[in-house]
Amino acid sequence: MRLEAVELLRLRLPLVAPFRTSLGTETHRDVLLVHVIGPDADGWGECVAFAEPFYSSEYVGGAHDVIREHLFPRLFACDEVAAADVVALLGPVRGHPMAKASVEMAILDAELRSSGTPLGAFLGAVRQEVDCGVSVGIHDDVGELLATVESYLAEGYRRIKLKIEPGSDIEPVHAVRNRFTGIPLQVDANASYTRESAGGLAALDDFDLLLLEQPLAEEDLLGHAQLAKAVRTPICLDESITSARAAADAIALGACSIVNIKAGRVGGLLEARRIHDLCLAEGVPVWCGGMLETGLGRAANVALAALPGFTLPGDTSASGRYYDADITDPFVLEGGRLPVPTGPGLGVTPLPEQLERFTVGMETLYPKLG
Ligand code: SMG
Ligand code: MG
Repeated sequence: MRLEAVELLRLRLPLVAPFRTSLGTETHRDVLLVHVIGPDADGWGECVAFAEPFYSSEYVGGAHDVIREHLFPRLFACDEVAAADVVALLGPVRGHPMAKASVEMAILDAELRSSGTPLGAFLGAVRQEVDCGVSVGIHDDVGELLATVESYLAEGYRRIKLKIEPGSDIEPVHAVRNRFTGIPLQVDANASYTRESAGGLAALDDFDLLLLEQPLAEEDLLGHAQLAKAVRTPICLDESITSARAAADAIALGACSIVNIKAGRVGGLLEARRIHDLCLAEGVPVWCGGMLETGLGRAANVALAALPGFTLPGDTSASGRYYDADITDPFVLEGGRLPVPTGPGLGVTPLPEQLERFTVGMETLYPKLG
């Protein structure tokens, strides 16, 4: 497409309930949207960076800055930009995968809208709907945790993920497993353990968990490989999988036997598909992670989760799990599944009145004249 203008929108959406993890407690989602405008089509991208750099080094203000100062100037310098070329064009800028992913997503959306192709079909989706799990935050009170899990199960979620951290791990997981004997259950530590403190995680082996997600630091592949030998619960990596190269290395080292795929974390949907492809070839199951996305990011996640290697339910929950009012038509759970959008591109667009309601800042970028 030819880029005529780019709008960067900053939104602030209240969450339906606080979401506590080892990283902190989220009560709102600060979202950056990228809206690319060309002569024939426009497209939307969502940046999944959080307000603070605690999940990874990126944060929304930094992403906004790098998009304005370093990413779009490189794309404005081209007459035409194809989504397939975005990674290479932005390659000289090191890092910033979430910022880059949002730019690629917007250009891909515009491209697919103008050719009338749904994102799912473009990526290679083999399903019309995807199995959904839900991620449950840390609760101080085990009774309240059980009530939260029960209400999600009543809504139809097909898998429960419990957030854990040192001091809040074995006991709550034991309680949930005891109360809900047969449910698919997994845990996520968001890198809150060290090699030294991770020994106790072997006690989780009694609870028949699908996986233990990212117990150790992002860069600690060797530690994960050692832990994988010491516990029976399969290790899944999230934060550590920053690229297809990182995924291949982690698998070769035995650091994980399951991979969480998030397009934002790996620099875009095309790199996410590459990771899917290599995991499928290696026989490593993958599932789609979540970053509390709005309906835009959710549409992309659901399309990705419809690829054949996504054999475990994703953190692709319904809009109502996060927001009373989403910025797109809401994704609604049916029988524990979400439908893969069928319209061109993302298949969803922001609703103008909702955008207006939640937008707290906006900036427009233009190519330099001459
Ligand atoms: O989108 O449902 C969602 C959130 C899923 O737990 C989730 N995401 O590490 O996988 C993860 C976390 C990242 C966000 S923690 C604030
Ligand atoms: Mg995770």
